[in-house]
Amino acid sequence: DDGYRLWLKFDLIEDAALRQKYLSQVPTIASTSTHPTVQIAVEELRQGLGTLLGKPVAVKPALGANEKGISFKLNPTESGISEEGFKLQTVGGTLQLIAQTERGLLYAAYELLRRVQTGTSLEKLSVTSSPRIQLRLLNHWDNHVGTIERGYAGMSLWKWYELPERLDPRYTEYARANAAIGINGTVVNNVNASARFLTDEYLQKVKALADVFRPYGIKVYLSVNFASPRILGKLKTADPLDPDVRAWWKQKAADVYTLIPDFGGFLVKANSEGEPGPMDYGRTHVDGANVLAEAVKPHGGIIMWRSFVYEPDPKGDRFKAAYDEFKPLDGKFHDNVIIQVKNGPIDFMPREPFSPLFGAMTQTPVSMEFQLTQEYLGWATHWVYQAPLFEEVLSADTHAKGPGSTVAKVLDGSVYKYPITSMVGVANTGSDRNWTGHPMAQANWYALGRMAWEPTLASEQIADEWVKMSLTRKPQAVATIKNIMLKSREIYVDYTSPLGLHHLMGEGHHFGPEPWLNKARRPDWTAVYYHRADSLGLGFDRTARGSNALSQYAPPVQQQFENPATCPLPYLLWFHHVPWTQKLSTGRTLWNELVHRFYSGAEQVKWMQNEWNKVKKDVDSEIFANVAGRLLTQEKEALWWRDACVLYFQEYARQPLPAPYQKPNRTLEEVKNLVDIYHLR
Ligand code: BDP
Repeated sequence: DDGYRLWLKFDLIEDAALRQKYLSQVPTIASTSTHPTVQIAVEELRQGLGTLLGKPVAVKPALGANEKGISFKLNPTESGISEEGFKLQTVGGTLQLIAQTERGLLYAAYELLRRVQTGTSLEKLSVTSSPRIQLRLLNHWDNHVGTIERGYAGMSLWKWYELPERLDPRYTEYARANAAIGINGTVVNNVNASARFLTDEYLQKVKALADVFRPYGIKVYLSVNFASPRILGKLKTADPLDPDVRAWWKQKAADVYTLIPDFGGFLVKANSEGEPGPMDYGRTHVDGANVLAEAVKPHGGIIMWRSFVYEPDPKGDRFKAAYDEFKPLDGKFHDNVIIQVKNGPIDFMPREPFSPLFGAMTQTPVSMEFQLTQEYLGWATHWVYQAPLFEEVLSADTHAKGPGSTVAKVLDGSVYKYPITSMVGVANTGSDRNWTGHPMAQANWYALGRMAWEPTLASEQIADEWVKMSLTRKPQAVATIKNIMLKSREIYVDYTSPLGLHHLMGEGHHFGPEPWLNKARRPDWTAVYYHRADSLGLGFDRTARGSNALSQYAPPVQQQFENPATCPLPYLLWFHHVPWTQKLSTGRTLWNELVHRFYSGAEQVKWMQNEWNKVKKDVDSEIFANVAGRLLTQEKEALWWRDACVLYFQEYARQPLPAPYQKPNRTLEEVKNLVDIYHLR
């Protein structure tokens, strides 16, 4: 098994009795629909159940009296579900799939398949399910030249040079995989956007993709370059308040919608990391976003405007930038604009407190941007199951409207009535045969879809489903793999950035440790800016005595973090400069606790290897070997992180390693040289 089939494996259920049971319940599918989406649903069920149950499942126009099987009911006024929702109901001997739309029926079909794949009972079903978030998107950081920004699974899935004439079959597989987990939109190009995507030539290519994705309920969106009117339209300016610029965007939007009538809208990274934006012309993010919003509005489109904006400010605190920029603009955006916010205030670190913008925007909707591609999580060699990270953020309480105002409830529009709700994942897909490079990283893509549908789903349940659908159904192996998955992120945090350390990674490429980095093109791209190690202690004071970033949170959140004695340890150095000798709640001093975490984290990779070895006979040999190999690399790199950080911080702490830990068998200089080698061209 090369992993290509993802969670759509549908291999024969080993348990003959269970197979028999399912066969007796769903031997037949009844449908007369000619709608492409329903036809896909029927075909998925026919093929999927056929191979799962080891017997062809017949499709016929209708079920006879008392005949058992699956039937579809499309009812635009069905109560108790939303437009994309569905019901799965046992009515007599029939298993009815009910929805208001064809897309709902497709989601119902995939849910039914998931139940069979995971060995769940179909007895007396009465399931009602609707997505809690409207827009459930992947954001691809794919460039027109075929490379992927921060992509670790090969080249782009989109073969621009072949489009629109040749449609790679993989586009359909991509659509299936996404529809099966409820994803209903895709931004196909990088936020550092080439204007080229808005040329007629490229729009034809994008249209070809949209045509493939449409029957799967997936809309296409584009990242746009804010300077496009200048670059493509040959205008003198891209000033959003210039009448010619406005007219240009209107015409461009009209052109896009002529080709792709259900086009989703534009994603914009403006005035961030060198990208053009309205501020180049003395305008604001509101001016910029609203001009684009007006252009797509007549066609039903939306603008996703990113809050990832931060000016270089050596004295300030990058943590505060997005809030400082966007909070004052709350309520000034058009109603088809949504502000897309990264989960944390800095940048997809292994652990971050939730961004203070969640809960702060009362009149402008905000959406969640998670990063599936493992830019800061060890690329494709570290096994990090991210659902616990997502869960931690989604369940965090913003206290925006009293206790229980979780990030999830902000996102789904139940704290403030947001007209648009959205959750996106920066895709981890590429041309690698198994899509994600690391076979286990498929689970992160899977989790994003499932959590965007239902943000309160537990990462444990998602892991359970994914393992059974993608790897094995043997109970002991499922338990073992799940256990590794659920611990993997904390292990990664321990050997790279324990106790709230952040931004210690290598410059530019963001791989491996470089805590000594003190010079870069911008101060907030160094490591010392964040960890602030000195002879007294370690960590960034973000209390009122320091940068006061904490003041951006609601008072109960501030209170939770502002006292170093009660601040949860995972966030300690996010908010406090703590003396090396300070005793922590674990009973160890800060220095001893740090060393303990770096060492035990790295040791845990060995534990992961041992556990993985236990499932050798229960998973496919190709996948087994693939993961086993990557775990060896992970071990090597975990030791690299450990040695780099412990030796570097020891220069400030000036203390020996606590027992039982032995000094690394290389010097700090030697470890630093590893990074230099990485920089060699
Ligand atoms: C940073 C990445 C950079 C992205 C940027 C973004 O290093 O490649 O372009 O985020 O999200 O984390 O715009």
